[in-house]
Amino acid sequence: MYSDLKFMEIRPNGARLYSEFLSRETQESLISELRALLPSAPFFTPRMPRTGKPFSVRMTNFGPLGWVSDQTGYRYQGHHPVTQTPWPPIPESLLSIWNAVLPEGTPEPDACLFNYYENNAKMGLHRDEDEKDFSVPVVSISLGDDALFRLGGQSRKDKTQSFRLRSGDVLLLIGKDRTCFHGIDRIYPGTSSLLRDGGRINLTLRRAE
Ligand code: MD3
Ligand code: FE
Repeated sequence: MYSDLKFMEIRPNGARLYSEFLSRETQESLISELRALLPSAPFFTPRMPRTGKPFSVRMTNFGPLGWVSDQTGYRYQGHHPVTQTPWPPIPESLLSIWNAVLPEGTPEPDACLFNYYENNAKMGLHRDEDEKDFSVPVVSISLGDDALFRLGGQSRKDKTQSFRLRSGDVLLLIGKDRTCFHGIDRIYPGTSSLLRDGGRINLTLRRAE
């Protein structure tokens, strides 16, 4: 299915960027699958722990576990915070991307976070640390408008590098980069025609438990 496995090692033995890994046709079929799932898992607005300040990114999830954030904190849970129903299963098309970039024997993801960025949305520098086993990599899939992605080090003070993520790119966070600080500084509106209403989608496959 995916035979073109060229990638750029953006850090030695760490993060790998598979540029335009997904063809336009594959991106379009992914978008129609995602649209069909949205009614059973609508976007919600996550809020910062303690302050309750809303994120600019809207979110939903697929899989047995979904990442949520509200005034009480960050966590994985089995149901949608608004509808209270279980998240839909992770689509096979997304699992096949995980399996294409990771060796046989890697645990399967049990969580897929679906982020939607409107033109002015961003995501501050943070680490993904709500998962039990950091030795399992993270796979991130970008669709729609370009984004400016920032990758730092293990400490918030470490110097950072910036990369542009484009529609169809697959980013693999593996090795020590799995626990690096990272964020999205901005979206570049109008850089992709994939989404009729613009904006950017990021799908993050993870093993939470
Ligand atoms: C580096 N999402 O949902 S994807 C997130 O584009 C998140 O929506 C961003 O960070 C987005 O937590 C960035 C790239 C990414 C994903 C996971 C990582 C980079 C990462 C985990 C560790 C280090
Ligand atoms: Fe993250």
